[in-house]
Amino acid sequence: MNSELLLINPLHISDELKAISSKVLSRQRISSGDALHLYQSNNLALLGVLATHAKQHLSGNYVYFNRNFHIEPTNICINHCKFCSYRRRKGQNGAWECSIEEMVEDVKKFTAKGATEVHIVGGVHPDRDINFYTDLITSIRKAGPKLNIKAFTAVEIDQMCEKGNISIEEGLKRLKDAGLESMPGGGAEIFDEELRAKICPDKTGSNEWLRIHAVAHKMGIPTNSTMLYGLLENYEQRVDHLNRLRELQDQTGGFNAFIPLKFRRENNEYSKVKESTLIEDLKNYAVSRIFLDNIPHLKAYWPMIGKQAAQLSLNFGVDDLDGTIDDTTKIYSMAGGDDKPTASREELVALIKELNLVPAERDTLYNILQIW
Ligand code: V47
Ligand code: SF4
Repeated sequence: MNSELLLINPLHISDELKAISSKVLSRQRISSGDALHLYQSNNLALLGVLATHAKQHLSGNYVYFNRNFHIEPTNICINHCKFCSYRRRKGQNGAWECSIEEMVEDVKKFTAKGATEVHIVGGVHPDRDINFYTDLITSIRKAGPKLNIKAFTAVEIDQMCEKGNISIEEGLKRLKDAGLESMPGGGAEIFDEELRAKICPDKTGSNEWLRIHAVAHKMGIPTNSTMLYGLLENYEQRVDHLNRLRELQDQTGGFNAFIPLKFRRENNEYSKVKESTLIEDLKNYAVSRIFLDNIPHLKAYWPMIGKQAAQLSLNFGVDDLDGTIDDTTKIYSMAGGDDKPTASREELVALIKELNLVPAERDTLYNILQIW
């Protein structure tokens, strides 16, 4: 028995958990059945030890963060995701559409403050097609030549290409030529087709979401991946979701990070669903880190779960706290997250140092810019 397993023996674990622990500690891949078993176990201390072991192999004692800001071009959306607190119809109270000029002003303002990445995600607008979005990327590239442009979920790409009557391949090529360098992981929700049809009936399907990311990876555009959890899914459906991501990553290697997105219930059709507990959130981070052995980074998106929970997640496999944000996103504040999400570099550094971990300011591609 290896020495780490001897150390966790006092936790009085079952033979099955011992066998899974042994696999994790000797860096063997765990099966879907193993992941299900971990989800069903309530041994949070053991999950923390195993996830930290897996994390240490990938990023040692580093915890990454970046200086970023968001642009949300519009919240007008043709889809009807029932968990969404953000979408509005055209002309409805609270709807917004930013012009390219307004978005370029934001780019100038935040690059002057030292941001290295812009994250662009919005609603699926009925009238804006690929031409609008390539113009937007071209203008942003001009205003912030050094900024990494991380833009558009697979769902937005799907719709802008369909509206412009071009293939995904052609659309992504045009966006890349204009300056798009990476893609965020939104729109994945939950891949299980039955549940997806219930919670986001008209959204791009699971296979198409995966295909769009595969096309991006083949074109040299790295992307992130996500899973919306805590909304009616069971553990089998979570494991199925993680497994589809792991299988694609085995083929392409193009995912940089996985970001579990905790369902928040304010101002949407599922406001009666109880939100997941902190214990469940930590368990989910840990199982994700252990199972997704081929996705290098696990991100806790603090505007969604709060800074304290994000700090705690660093002992459950998380190695990335996203960024400074600078009060530029509304998706989560409208659903119950942090009201004015802003974190200074010093604040993120202090959160990380309090756990004796090493704060590493990064760029979008996880190159280290500064060790703090
Ligand atoms: O796709 C919407 C989710 C996503 C709710 O790639 C909700 O670095 C919970 O993808 N409760 C968009 N989740 C945000 C996103 C993201 C965020 C941070 C970093 C990155 C990255 C990507 O937000 C949507 C949907 O899954 N979402 N409403 C809600 N009420
Ligand atoms: Fe539209 Fe995105 Fe909201 Fe779904 S989650 S309704 S696609 S803005």
